[in-house]
Amino acid sequence: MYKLILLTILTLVVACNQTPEESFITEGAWVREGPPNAGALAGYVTIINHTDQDRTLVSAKSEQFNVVEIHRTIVENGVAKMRRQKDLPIPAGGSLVLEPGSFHLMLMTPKSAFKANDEVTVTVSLKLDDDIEEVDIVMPVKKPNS
Ligand SMILES: [Cu+2]
Repeated sequence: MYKLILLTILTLVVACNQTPEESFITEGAWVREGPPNAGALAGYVTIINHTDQDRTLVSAKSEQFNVVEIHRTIVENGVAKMRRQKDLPIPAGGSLVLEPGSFHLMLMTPKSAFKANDEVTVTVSLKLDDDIEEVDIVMPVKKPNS
């Protein structure tokens, strides 16, 4: 009987030590390295929504850049162009993929030069009704295809 009680207590302790699951998880974040004098860099990440409510990516900011915009690359008549996006949906239980040739974070007017292996921290704002949740994303600077 004593052993059973001890086992029960141990099980409870282990269960309580587990960290609660994060509402939002980011995967594969990176910033494409640009030339040393680049006026803007593109950032990519997958944002996974573990909540049971649809969210919307409404804005992004970084202390390392003057402005961060949400962009989409589109091809018109064989020419790639970028269009600013007001917001992007992140469905409940789903994800939003920002990747080359599609949606991306446009990191504009860097306050210092960035090269491969540097790190950029971007804070994204995720909206639900009147509630805004901010999520920090650490994005390593990488050469394309590395
Ligand atoms: Cu862009």
